[in-house]
Amino acid sequence: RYAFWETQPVAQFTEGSEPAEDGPIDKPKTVQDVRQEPYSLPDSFEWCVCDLTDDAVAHEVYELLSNNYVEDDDAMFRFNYSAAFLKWCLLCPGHKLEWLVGVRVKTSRKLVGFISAVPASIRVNAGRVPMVEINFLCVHKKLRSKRLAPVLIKEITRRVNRTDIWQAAYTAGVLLPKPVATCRYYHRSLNPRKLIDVGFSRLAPRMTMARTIKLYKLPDIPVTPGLREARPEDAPKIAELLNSQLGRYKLTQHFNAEEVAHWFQNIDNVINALVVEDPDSPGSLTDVVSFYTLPSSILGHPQHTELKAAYLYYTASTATPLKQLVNDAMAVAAARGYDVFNALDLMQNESFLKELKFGMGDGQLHYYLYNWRLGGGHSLQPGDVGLVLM
Ligand code: YNC
Ligand code: MG
Repeated sequence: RYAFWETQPVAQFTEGSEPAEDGPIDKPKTVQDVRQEPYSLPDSFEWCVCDLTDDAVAHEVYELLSNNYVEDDDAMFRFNYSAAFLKWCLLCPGHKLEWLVGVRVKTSRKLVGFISAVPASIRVNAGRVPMVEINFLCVHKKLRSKRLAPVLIKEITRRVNRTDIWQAAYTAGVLLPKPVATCRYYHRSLNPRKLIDVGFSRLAPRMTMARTIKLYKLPDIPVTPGLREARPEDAPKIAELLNSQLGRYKLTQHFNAEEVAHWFQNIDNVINALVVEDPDSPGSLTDVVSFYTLPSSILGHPQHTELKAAYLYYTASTATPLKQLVNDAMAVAAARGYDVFNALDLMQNESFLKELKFGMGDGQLHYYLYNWRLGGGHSLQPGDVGLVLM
């Protein structure tokens, strides 16, 4: 039973025969139909806007997440998104500060809850739908299981609906009604000794540490001629390349040039975006590969406190084999001191995961759409998914 989710316009596990066409689940509404008053919180709490342009506020959100956000099942690691990352991710083109929703304790002003929305043009099958991406839902550990999460979700829905947007995309490790797709994380060791030391991975049977280190050794520099960091002026060309490559997926994001300039920039320890500029045809870009930085805190280890992880973001390849492109990105990450390189099994990633020595992680990442039904209630295969959320 999902007492809250059964009341929401999302696909349910029990449904039998759904309409054959993709479309909204709720009957159409207008902004006038949406309540103007915020939802009520329990008496001792109040809503706030988390203005991340204010470094003190960005630090408060950072602190809440770094102490209370997602952990693995064994509570060995917890995501540790940096404040700079949160600013990049949440102050994107089209962002609205009122969609960075916080909950504070009235008396102390302490931040104890958060949820965010950012706008995105999402394509599902043939149609583009203006949506928001929901992320960073978090309730302080001391306030769990008090039904605060449904209030945060209803309040952000109300604020988004007030701007005439009625759909959302989100991912979660937990199973909710009802995934449109389910993907898995894969991990590629860059610093096997540390990963083994902290219990992230273990020495394979009949392998020595020395052989393991050799197995995962990457070139010191990328091998692809013309590979370089993306620059702001590349944005229109990257957008063209990316959107055309993303055309092969059933669920993906459409990026305009302004969005590309934001999402495919280079900020140390936040986001790295590389392009291949054809050496025989200066100015023409043939490939893109990008990864974002999301460290995890290592909980209760005597020596190590942080795992530095790179996550494969979007790729687009027309001239360089995808496998080589990703290997080059991993070489860059290894040279920059990352411990592990992660990728989902979506897009065409299955084509390189094995050969590039990725191992399957435990746990799944479910993709969800709010108020959008896939025709026939069908779900998508990982290879149909061309959407990467942070
Ligand atoms: C979750 N991750 O099932 P039922 S991912 C959505 N996403 O509802 P309470 C979740 N719902 O079963 P707690 C959820 N986790 O009764 C739990 N729920 O129908 C549901 N963890 O609420 C749950 N961050 O407040 C149940 O639970 C109800 O105190 C129970 O709070 C939950 O960001 C949470 O994993 C997750 O901070 C806040 O456990 C808390 O446990 C926590 O009693 C660690 O809640 C951090 C963590 C989640 C990361 C993420 C995506 C969130 C998507 C939210 C849905 C968006 C819908 C679209 C809205 C816009 C629409 C437009 C237009
Ligand atoms: Mg709660």
